Amino acid sequence: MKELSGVIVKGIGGFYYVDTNRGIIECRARGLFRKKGFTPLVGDKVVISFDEESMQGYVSEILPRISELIRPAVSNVTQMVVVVAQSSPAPNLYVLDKLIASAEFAKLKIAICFNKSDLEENAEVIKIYKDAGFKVLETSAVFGVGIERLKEILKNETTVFAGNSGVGKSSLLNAVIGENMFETGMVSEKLERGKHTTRHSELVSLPFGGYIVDTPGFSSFDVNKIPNTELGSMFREFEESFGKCRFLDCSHTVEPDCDVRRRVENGDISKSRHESYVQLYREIKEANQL
Ligand SMILES: Nc1nc2c(ncn2[C@@H]2O[C@H](COP(=O)(O)OP(=O)(O)OP(=O)(O)O)[C@@H](O)[C@H]2O)c(=O)[nH]1
Ligand SMILES: [Mg+2]
Ligand SMILES: [Zn+2]
Repeated sequence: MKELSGVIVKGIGGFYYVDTNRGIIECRARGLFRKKGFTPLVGDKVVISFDEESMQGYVSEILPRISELIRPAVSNVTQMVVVVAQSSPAPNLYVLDKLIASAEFAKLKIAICFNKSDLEENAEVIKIYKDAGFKVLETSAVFGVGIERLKEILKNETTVFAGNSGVGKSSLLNAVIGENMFETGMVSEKLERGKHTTRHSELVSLPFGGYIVDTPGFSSFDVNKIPNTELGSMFREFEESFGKCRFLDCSHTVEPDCDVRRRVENGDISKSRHESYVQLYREIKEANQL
C-alpha cells in the first residue's frame, strides 16, 4: 500500500473519489470515522492508502477543515462568486445581499459576477456594489466576455457559485473549463430531457489550479445563524459608522442619530443595501423568536 495526500472531490454510495497527483482514486472511508460519528466531506484534504495495481484505497486521515458549509455540504471553500444577470432575470438585490451576508459570515472571499453583459447593461446596480467595495466583474458566458478575469479570480481557490436559477452559473462554469460539463438551460427543459441533475456536491478541478463547486439551483444559505447584533458587520460599507451612532447597541434600522442611516441619507451608503439589511435583520429576529 502506498500513501498519498489529496482532496475529496465526490462522495457516492460509501465511496469517496480523491483527487491526487496520480489522478482520481476511488476510496472507502475507514470504519474508524463512522464509529466516531465523523463523516468525510467533499472538499476535505485527506491522506489515503492505496493499492497501485487496483488503484483503490481508503481514506486514513482527514486534515483539519478551514471552513464547513452545510448547504451545500462542502468543506474548505475559500470563495463565493455570486452570479447575477444584468437583466433577464432582473436582479433581485435582496437575494444578492443575503448571499453576500452569508459569505461574509462564513469568512469567504467574495466576487460579484454580473453576467449576460451582451443583453441590457445595468450600470446602476453594478455601481452600487463597486461603491460598497466589492470585487465586481462583468461577463457574457455566451460570447466569452470577461472569462479570463474570472479565471484569474478562481485560480487556486475553492469557489462555490451562487445565484438565482437562470442567471448563467452553469454556463459560466462551462466557459471557464472549456467543456459542456454542466447542464444549462431552463429547469423545465432539463426535466423534459430527463438528464441527470447533480444532487450531491461535487468539486471540479480547474486546469489552472483550484476547484469549483457544482451545486445547481443553489441560491441561499441559512442566514438565520447570524446573530442580528452581528449583521451590521456583514455589510462592509457600514463599518465606518461603528461607534458613531448615538446608541451603543444601535440596530441601524430605526434609531435616531444613527450614523449608518445618516450616510444612507447622504447617498454614501446605497438605499437598497440598507433596505436589504433592515429586511434581513427582521427576518433573522423573527426566525429566532419562534
Ligand atoms: N444572453 C445570454 N444568455 C446567457 C448567458 N449566460 C447564460 N445564458 C442563458 O441563460 C440560461 C440559463 O443559464 P444557466 O447557465 O443554465 O443558468 P444557471 O444559473 O446555471 O441556472 P440553474 O442551474 O437553474 O441554477 C440559458 O439559456 C443560457 O444559455 C449570457 O452571458 N448571455
Ligand atoms: Mg445550473
Ligand atoms: Zn446605527
